[in-house]
Amino acid sequence: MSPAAPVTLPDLEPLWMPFTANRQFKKDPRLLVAAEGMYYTAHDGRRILDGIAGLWCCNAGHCHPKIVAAVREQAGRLDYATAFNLGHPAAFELAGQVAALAPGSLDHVFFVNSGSEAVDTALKIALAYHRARGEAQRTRLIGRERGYHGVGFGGISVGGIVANRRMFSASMLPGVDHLPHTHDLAHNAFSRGQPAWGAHLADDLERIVALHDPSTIAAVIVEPVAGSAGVLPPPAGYLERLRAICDRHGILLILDEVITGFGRTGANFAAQTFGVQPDLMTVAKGITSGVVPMGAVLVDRRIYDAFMTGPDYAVGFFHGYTYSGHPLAAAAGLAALEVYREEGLFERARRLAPVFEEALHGLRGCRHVIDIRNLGLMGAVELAPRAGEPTQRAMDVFRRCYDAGVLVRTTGDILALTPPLIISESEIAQIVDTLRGAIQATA
Ligand code: PXG
Repeated sequence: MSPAAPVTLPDLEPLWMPFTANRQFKKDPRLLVAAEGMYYTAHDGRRILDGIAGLWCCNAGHCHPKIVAAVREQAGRLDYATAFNLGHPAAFELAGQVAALAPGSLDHVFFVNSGSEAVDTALKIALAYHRARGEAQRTRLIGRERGYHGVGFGGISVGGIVANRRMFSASMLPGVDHLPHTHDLAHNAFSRGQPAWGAHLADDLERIVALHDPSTIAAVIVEPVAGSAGVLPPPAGYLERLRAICDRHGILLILDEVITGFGRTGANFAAQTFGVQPDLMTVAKGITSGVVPMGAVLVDRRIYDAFMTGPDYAVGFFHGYTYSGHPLAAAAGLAALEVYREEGLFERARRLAPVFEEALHGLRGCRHVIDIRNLGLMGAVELAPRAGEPTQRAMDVFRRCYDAGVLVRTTGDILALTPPLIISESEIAQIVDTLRGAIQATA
């Protein structure tokens, strides 16, 4: 990709940007105008090395020719088909391929358009499943502090990121509890992979279950590795304990794999990395390598079957979206899965994970750095916050990296890295070196 000419910016005012300090951004805008492989091109013509796969999604790298061609071809052949009482072949084909990647009997797939929709759909499936089995009193949902499950009302209710909840606190779902998060610097700082300490925190589920009575609890939802909260790998044994407690009390376990799915942890899904079988799994992002919006809920056979007990003509589940299984998304998904297979990208992630871990932990000892965490090709560097100015130290590092041609992500005072799975060892080194320089230069 040759360096591009600078682009004249449009009027920035009308767009209300998501999760962004709008006034600050519009004074000093950063627009992306093209992409290829590991690189973006910025509006000023500079190449930016992508350390975060767009936003944890472009696992095959940018503008992969196979995925681009598949979407182009699909757009010219069948632009749209409703999924209600009709269908098109690619959606069925993709459902089969996604189910084949999933562990155990997660063999049915419900398509949606985002991670947020996947989460709200999974929560609704959980409630409706219990009701279909004559346990309509199972309505409580359990999330976790620091969990991110998107921005629907269901997702923010079970989610545990305070800033995403407090503006709307009076309007969230009732009957939701939260497990404690597992982030504890006193015990886990600078862990490589899964921390050794913290499995016992899963036992808090027993307390919640006892408090409300198990017969009232529908589902527990957690990210196998918390992503948005700053890459928090599960303590060794933690997910297994959650699974065992859910089993003991007839509670469904939903693993939210919107970030961890499709190779991020070095396996198809984190459920396989950790050997823990969920009843429902939510995915998005990497399912199309970010090229067309799509999400999905992967559903255990017995849950699907519970909806198929009425007469054949009855609608089993009153839920769905205009764009469920959209032809362009399905085409992008099929092409992305083919690229993952052909290029062995999940194995590549597994192979590169130790290189990534070594490079990232090389930042230990840099000024401000109070923790480094990693799992697969996800990693985070946590900085001590600047007194009286939380988040601003990491934002400064983000800007310095961007100016030096590397895209990273901040959350609080944490810098997160989740590169495309096509990354090379030298690009890992370049990202980490740039991060080191930026951290050292930041007050
Ligand atoms: N679940 C998880 C685990 C996620 O990470 C969602 C649900 C929602 O997906 P949608 O497609 O509705 O955004 C997500 C999304 C960040 C960041 O930098 C992460 C996400 C979204 C925006 C920013 O941490 N993850």
